[in-house]
Amino acid sequence: MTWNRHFKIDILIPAHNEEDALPVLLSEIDREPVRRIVVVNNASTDRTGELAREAGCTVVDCETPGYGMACLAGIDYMRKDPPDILVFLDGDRSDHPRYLADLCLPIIDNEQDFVLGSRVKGKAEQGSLTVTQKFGNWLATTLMNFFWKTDYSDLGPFRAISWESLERLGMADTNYGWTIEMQIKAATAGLRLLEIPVDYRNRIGISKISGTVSGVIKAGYKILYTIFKYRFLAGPLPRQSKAGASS
Ligand SMILES: Nc1nc2c(ncn2[C@@H]2O[C@H](COP(=O)(O)OP(=O)(O)OP(=O)(O)O)[C@@H](O)[C@H]2O)c(=O)[nH]1
Ligand SMILES: [Mg+2]
Repeated sequence: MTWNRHFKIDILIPAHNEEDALPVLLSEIDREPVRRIVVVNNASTDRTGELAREAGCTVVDCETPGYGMACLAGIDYMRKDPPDILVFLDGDRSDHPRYLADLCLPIIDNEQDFVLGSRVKGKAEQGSLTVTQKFGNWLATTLMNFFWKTDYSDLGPFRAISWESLERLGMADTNYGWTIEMQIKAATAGLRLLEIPVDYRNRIGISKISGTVSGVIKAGYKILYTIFKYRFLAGPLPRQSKAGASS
């Protein structure tokens, strides 16, 4: 028996040249509880889009590169017929889709609004998180926890959020600041937050960010800039609504 009967759960996968990883990942996803998988084919020059379509996914083409750009394009597409819960999942098969129920059930049970998969609390396969990635995660979450009194341990990409909560956040980042922007805004909006441990694997295919010097510098800079922007430059942040649920 499936754990989900009544909720519309969509998965958004931003994918840039993931033809080797994506079909493997898609074959691992239990489709029964999922209404729709939207793959945002982001400036790919390989067969990513074609393979996603063949696997029964909805494909949204987005020519402008950038992780956040791909997420924004997917969300914009979904507004025509939004889900109840949106799950973000990378296309490189680093995450185990077997955690889907653990991410969604606290939202289905109306106990949480936003559930984040923490690779720090789970087991990360050797080599799947580089030393710089671990340090960057630690620094970013420590700063975030200090400034916004949160209890984050990771900036993991595998996460679920209720659609209503997501829309309140007014997400805007077009590249590497996406995950941290969502976490900061979730805190200021007073969303009920939960981290669950998730295991993490080595990606299939060529590393695009964490394994390249330029990727690490650009991502590191953007993540830190996003923290300082929302803390000191007074970027517009969502506030807790009067009826807002907070834990
Ligand atoms: N790098 C990059 N990834 C994108 C882009 N658009 C979508 N993606 C996808 O976003 C997800 C995360 O990117 P990854 O390259 O896995 O980033 P990472 O996990 O930090 O680092 P590596 O796995 O080592 O490359 C993957 O599914 C990418 O295919 C983009 O413009 N640039
Ligand atoms: Mg990756």
